[in-house]
Amino acid sequence: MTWAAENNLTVRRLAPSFAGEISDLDLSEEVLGRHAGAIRRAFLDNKVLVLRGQEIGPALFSAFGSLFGDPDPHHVIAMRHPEAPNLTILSNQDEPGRKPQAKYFGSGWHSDYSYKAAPAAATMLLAAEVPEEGGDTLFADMEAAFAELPEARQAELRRLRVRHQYRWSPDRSDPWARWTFLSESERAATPEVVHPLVRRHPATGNESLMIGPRVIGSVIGIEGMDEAQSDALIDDLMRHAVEERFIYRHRYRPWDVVVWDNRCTLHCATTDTLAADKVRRMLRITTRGQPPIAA
Ligand SMILES: O=C(O)CCC(=O)C(=O)O
Ligand SMILES: [Fe+2]
Repeated sequence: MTWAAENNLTVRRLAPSFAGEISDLDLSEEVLGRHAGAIRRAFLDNKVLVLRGQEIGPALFSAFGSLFGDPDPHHVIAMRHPEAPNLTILSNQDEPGRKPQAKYFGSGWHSDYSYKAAPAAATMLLAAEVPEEGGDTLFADMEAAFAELPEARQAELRRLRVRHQYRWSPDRSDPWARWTFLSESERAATPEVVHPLVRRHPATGNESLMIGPRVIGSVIGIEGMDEAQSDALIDDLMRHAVEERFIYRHRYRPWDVVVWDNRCTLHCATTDTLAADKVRRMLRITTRGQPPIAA
């Protein structure tokens, strides 16, 4: 019996090693109740799950979000939905009360909240308004990237730990060093944290690389390594991690729901290259994870 049949859901694979699309489900309270287990299993198996054409409101989107854990509101308060703080509103337009950089939220490879002691588990977007073309999200499979490394290299990497801090940069004028636009209290709430470079997924037990680029990916460096050596290793790992063979590019249609597992993937928005007259608005939910488990 195939996996899809067992779970009573049809899932179409979108990229060689990961990402799946469920095509025969219209979200409603009743459907969520009936298929909760199958949706969660499909999420763990595919790491990125796409549901097309879900014209739903914030309440049902929140109910969908609760399948994946408790909401973890964004630490940059201006990103939150003014009436529903568990929801984030993403917009590539100038919005009142927001710094202009907020338009490019998530542009650059990262895993959500990697700069927290307990990084995010799942993140999901509901595509309320998307252009015909552009504004894609890229995903990279960090289990496949780790699995494809030689064994000796894997063993070396398992011993290393990585220092993370929200958009930390030695250059305070770096436009990607968002660190500088945090309020005092937001900054105090996001001190440096250290995570294993190779983590074990709490639900599947699979190993994956937990890495990101410096600054944009909120990575400072490898613990205990001198800066040049650390920078070289991070750049090398990132080149490998986002090779084409590990990537799924999601092209949005209106009312797509896309949910991804931050515990084994990286993602990258492309709104920094989207023309300003192409409007893109998303609702977003992120769920609370636990401190990464060293492999
Ligand atoms: O807008 C996107 O494509 C992704 C933004 C992002 O990084 C996020 O929502 O965590
Ligand atoms: Fe993100």
